[in-house]
Amino acid sequence: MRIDDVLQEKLNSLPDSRVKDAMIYSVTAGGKRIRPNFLYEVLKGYGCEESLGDEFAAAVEMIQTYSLIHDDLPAMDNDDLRRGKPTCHKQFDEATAILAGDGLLTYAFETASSCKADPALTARGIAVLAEMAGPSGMVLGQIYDMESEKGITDFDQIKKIEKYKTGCLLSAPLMIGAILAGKNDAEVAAWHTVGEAVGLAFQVQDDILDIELTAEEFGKSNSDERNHKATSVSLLGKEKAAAVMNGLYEESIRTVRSFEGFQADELAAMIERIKNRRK
Ligand code: GRG
Repeated sequence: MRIDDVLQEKLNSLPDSRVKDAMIYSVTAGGKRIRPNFLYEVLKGYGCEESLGDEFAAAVEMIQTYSLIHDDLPAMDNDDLRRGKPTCHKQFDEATAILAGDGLLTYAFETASSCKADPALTARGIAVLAEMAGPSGMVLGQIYDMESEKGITDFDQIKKIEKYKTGCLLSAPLMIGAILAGKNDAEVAAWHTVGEAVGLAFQVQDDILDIELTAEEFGKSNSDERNHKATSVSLLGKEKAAAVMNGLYEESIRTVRSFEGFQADELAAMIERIKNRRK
């Protein structure tokens, strides 16, 4: 995959160290690469070269990997398995895993800043990436999630958490693709809503897969069950949850097909494949 070559090249160029080894271990542990491929698909749909998005695609996958490393730490979800392999702190140690996450987050922005687009577009992309990943985006979602340990009683609470925790980092590459393609603020904002719909659908699907698959098949341990946490399935029932999930995926495909001058077939097909995923 194109993104794997870009990530290898960027990470290999770091000075040799234990933190570099831990960063490479987690980045190459077998993620699905949904977010970088979203960015490439948006660029292609607008008729731009994929290479224009290499730096931001790598950056968004580095941020995705950092968030998983930190989420798995004993202070957060305390998980042993991620992407089908021992989590970073199990393979290395806790301090190295914290640094690997920090390293990926900061190196993501260093990488994004070397994007070859017009500097004004690159700056706009960096601002969106920071907003979507930080305390108005994914980090906000993570704290909402942690606060919900006291008890989730309705699906609206899950919607609020997932809008930020999952939606924002799926929106970022879609929005950045539109920015690099020179689209206006209204169009970029519409891409944000696509990421939010896919994000909520994705999380509801995770809840469904959690009860259908073993941790080994799913590639991660099920901390929701262990923590007796309410999920979309326990709140809505599996059938209603599946209907909500399908509705959200369909809505996102409709929006993707609504952009003028955007060739939507490949991105729509990618969302279809996500809808049919088993891990
Ligand atoms: C620690 C700041 C901070 C945030 C953590 C990512 C995250 C927020 C928590 C991990 C748990 C989780 C289920 C988050 C929702 C986002 C999500 C579905 C992540 C997993 O994405 P995939 O399935 O993973 O695309 P791969 O491994 O394929 O990249």
